[in-house]
Amino acid sequence: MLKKILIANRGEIALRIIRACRELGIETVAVYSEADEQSLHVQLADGAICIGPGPSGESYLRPERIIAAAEIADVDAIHPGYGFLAEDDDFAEQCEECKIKFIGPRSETIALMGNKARARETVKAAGVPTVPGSAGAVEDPAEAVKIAEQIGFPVIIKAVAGGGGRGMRLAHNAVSFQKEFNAASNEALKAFGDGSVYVEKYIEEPRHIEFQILADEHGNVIHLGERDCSVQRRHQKVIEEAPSPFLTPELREKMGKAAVAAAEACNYWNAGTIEFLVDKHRNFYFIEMNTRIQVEHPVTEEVTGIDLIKQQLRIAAGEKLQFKQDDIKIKAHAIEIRVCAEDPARNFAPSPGEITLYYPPGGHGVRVDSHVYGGYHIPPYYDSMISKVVAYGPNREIALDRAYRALSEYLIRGIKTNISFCRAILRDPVFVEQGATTRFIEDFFKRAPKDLFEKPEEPKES
Ligand code: MV4
Repeated sequence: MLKKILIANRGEIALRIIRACRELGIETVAVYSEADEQSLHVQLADGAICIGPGPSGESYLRPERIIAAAEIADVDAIHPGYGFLAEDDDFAEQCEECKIKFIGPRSETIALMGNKARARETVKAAGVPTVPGSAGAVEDPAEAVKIAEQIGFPVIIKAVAGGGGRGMRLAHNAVSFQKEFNAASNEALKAFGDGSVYVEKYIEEPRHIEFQILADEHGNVIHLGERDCSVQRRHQKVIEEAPSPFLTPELREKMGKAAVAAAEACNYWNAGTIEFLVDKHRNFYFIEMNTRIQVEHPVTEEVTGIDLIKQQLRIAAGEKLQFKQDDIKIKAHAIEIRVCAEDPARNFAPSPGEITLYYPPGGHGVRVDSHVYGGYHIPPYYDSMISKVVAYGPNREIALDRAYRALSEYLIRGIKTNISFCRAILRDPVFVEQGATTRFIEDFFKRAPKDLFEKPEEPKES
């Protein structure tokens, strides 16, 4: 087993990794920015090294500083968490060159799956259904129009170096296509330094359903079922659950096999996620693979009973998977709410500052993964997520009721949060009865009580 690892992250995921290490007897070293001196991950790790000023471009996003800290601390491995450098193939390669184990797949695998057009072609060759579209990137606008016409409008133009919804453009006909194609390419060049784009048939009102996989360095691959992540706002997930209320047992089995085939096609190891879109006829299509542990991994942990971070550590230590596919049973229903320091009345603008009072929920069937506490100052530099409330139980109804109850007892003062907004979603009849498509939040805004996300009227002078 690994003896000592460095955690190249902050916030709740840094704590989550420290906890898994404690249980496995692995020593931990935290890195932190000057804005995170008072953070729990710094206090709870066995050691901590400051790597620079608050802005992440001067600290958590600096490979050379993190590798220097790893060498000083003399660790066996680096856990990147999610975000920051977790899917940076250059960083993974530098770790490999320095003989520090990167807790993730090989750098070449990260690079392959980071190229969204190559990823599509790779899994397609292995028989995994992909969205009808261009074979790889398309350079020439004239050729791209021809491809779009063959596929049939509407089509979506995506950045090869993108992912997660950044740099996507929709086109409804050949005339608008030219404009959108150029816009997508220019945006991609600005955002990623690579203007290549590819084209896909636009799937209307899909569900976003992703499969968790685990793969070891000996070629064993299993899946741990799906998470339904259709409740998103501006490509940010808000609520995730497992199992998906939309999948049948037959479809789950087919998609699970496709997910395993996708991972095998790139000689994958580590925990990973295969993202699919599912249309209203229950056709499914691979869209992307994520080569990291994800924010919403606890949902899978609560329905399978498997600690995914420990699995990552065991895999990185070279162990074989302890489970076969038949050992994996979905034993519960779980739902996660991402609690964010943001103000729904100001278009969900970040709301950093001091938490003056903090009382998190608990009780039967409730797990809270968070790094905040009463008196904690939320720095302005990072993601606004401050906590994940995971509620679980024997079925969806009980899990949803527990989630609602948990949010009702969550007390956070001093900053604004999205808690009331999420409570309203949990009681929305469409969400409760049918589950969500990716259009859910847009439609929900139209029917939800306005006081959830609009500024209250100034009281009138009388
Ligand atoms: C699509 C799509 C429709 N058709 N691709 C957005 C995030 C990125 N991972 C892929 N995304 C989409 N790709 C085709 N061919 C619709 C979306 C999409 C979406 C997907 C998942 C969750 C929320 C979404 C919101 C808008 C668009």
